[in-house]
Amino acid sequence: RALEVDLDTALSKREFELDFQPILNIGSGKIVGAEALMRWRSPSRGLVSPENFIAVAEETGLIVQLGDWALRKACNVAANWPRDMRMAVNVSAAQIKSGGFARGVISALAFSGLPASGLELEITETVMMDESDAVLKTLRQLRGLGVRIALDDFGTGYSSLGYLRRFPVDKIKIDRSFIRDLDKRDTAAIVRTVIGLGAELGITVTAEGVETEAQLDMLRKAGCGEAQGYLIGVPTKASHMGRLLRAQA
Ligand code: G
Ligand code: G
Ligand code: MN
Ligand code: NA
Repeated sequence: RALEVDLDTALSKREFELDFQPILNIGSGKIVGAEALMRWRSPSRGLVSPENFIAVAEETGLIVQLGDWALRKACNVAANWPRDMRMAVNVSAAQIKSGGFARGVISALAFSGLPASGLELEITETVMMDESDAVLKTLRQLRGLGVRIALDDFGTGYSSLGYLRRFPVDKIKIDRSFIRDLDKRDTAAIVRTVIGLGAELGITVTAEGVETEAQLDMLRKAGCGEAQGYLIGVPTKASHMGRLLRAQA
């Protein structure tokens, strides 16, 4: 059967799960939060990566419900974490454009008891490409509540700097393709410049896809704020992430 047919009923069949990948504050050496990453446990296909179903869910419109499920689940999980930990949740353009996104966030926070400062929304340039007043207004409203906005996959778009200028952003997440090539002189220069840009703008910079001590070392020397990647920790179950966070608290 077509993937989109199975995907359509997967939410009501409770086939989706969230894993959590830790995010390190490089300066303090402490885990300061995690990113929620969706997985689809399909009875016929096995564990499906979001790379293979998010785009389909966006096309069919399922992403609006699915994203709301992930947001609620992530807030419920984070409400049980130590204070000052932050939960990052990925948000698709279709979710923000659908009416009532801000209301859904407010409701998820209220229901879970998670303070707004404990939630970060990761948006990509596909969200920002829509410069409608409605999208801007929604992001401003959420930020006004204390929710943080992170610009995901930074550097892969064609106008990342333009978006940075027009949208309210608290954090830049440097795409992992840059970190993978950190041993190349030009790439290292770009990464150092983005870190400097973040400092200049008063924006936290997180490096994604950090896999080696050499990469982490270079990022530390460049003044990068946070790191995420297999070196810090692979995406893991909520129970395991909770233990990890409590162990260092
Ligand atoms: O965990 P993995 O590397 O397979 O995730 C691939 C990508 O899928 C992530 O980088 C992210 O952009 C996207 N993704 C994961 N979870 C979610 C989610 O809950 N909502 C949306 N919109 N995208 C997600
Ligand atoms: O939102 P985003 O697309 O950035 O989600 C992060 C994705 O990158 C997840 O799917 C996760 O499984 C993957 N990932 C996380 N850490 C690493 C890493 O160190 N190396 C690689 N290659 N992929 C990673
Ligand atoms: Mn992300
Ligand atoms: Na990313």
